[in-house]
Amino acid sequence: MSASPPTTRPALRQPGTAARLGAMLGVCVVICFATGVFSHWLQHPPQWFTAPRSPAWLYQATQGLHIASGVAAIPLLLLKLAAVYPKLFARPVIGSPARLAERMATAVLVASMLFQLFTGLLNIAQWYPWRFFFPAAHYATAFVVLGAVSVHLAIKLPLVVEEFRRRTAQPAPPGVSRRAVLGAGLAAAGMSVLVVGGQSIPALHRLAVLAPRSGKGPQGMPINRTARAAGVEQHAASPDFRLVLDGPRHVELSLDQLRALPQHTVRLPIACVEGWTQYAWWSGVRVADLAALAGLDGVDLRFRSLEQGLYAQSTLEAAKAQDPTSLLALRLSGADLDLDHGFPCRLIAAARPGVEQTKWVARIEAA
Ligand SMILES: Nc1nc2c(c(=O)[nH]1)N[C@H]1C(S)=C(S)[C@@H](COP(=O)(O)O)O[C@H]1N2
Ligand SMILES: [Mo]
Repeated sequence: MSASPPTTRPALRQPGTAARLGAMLGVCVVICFATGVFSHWLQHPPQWFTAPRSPAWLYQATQGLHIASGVAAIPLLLLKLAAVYPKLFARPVIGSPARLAERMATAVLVASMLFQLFTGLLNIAQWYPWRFFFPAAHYATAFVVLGAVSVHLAIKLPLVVEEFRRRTAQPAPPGVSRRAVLGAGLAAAGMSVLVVGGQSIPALHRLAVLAPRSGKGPQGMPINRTARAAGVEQHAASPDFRLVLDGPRHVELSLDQLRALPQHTVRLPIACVEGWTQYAWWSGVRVADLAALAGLDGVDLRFRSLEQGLYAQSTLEAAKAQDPTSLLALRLSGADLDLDHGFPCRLIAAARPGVEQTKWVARIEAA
């Protein structure tokens, strides 16, 4: 048998290219996984987990990284698949048990990554052409991806090390160089981050043309769900509105009574799990003052909305409830809250996911 013929594979098809694309993808996967699990812990804290209270932009940063690493991974994954897909047709189809196992692991890897990245992207667009509950599926699949990547890396590690040790690229036929292939991958990844992930940084909003909610809503703030969609238009605007503080002391406050309490102003962002972030000035009553009125000091608080449904309540840990920057906001950017931003009052606190900044708050109780 002769030795393998001198390689004349195009740069895209060389193992050195696949190894480098894989390394870039690996970095994205690790960042995306870590920030995703962090986001999950914030929303579903395990016993031992204490949510950090500062900096205020914490969730903007971690969720911005989550979205950026996820969208950057999409062109890199597609390029990597373009680089290696001829292997799909390699013979023998099954071969040895080891080869079969490797092929199955690769199938799981590719399927789980495609599923994870594209459902994540559609979620940013709030487009749900499926019937499963996105957060649960996204969380579970994250572990499948991480497991599959680990197995893949374990199998390929010797090859990857060899490719990275090699000083010069293997000879390739004239045409597109490896540098050009990798450069195109990086450029596409960077472009994806800008047009989608740019929504995480207010100064880049205008570049985030593919991010549906980087545009302005009323009072310069995007809207996740309108009062009409939430079915609260009438109740929220009613003069009979009362905020109920349900503690050892039962307190009911009208909007005028809320306005008569000491007012404070903070500058805090809404940082949505979908990746957009917008800062604003919020004014209202300190959560700590309301808690004190009802004898709820020092406990975790639950905020219930007029709305019924999935995002109709949130929990604020005791430490954050005592934080002077945590407000039940009545005003946004110097005017009464817009009905769509949670009129008559909504929660705003630092370093938490937007989904927990409950709008149309009607009741505060011990969690
Ligand atoms: N009651 C209620 N509060 C809610 C929501 C909701 O659907 N219902 N959406 C949350 C989400 S996901 C985000 S990002 C913020 C958005 O606030 P905004 O619409 O005022 O920008 O509100 C949060 N508060
Ligand atoms: Mo959100």
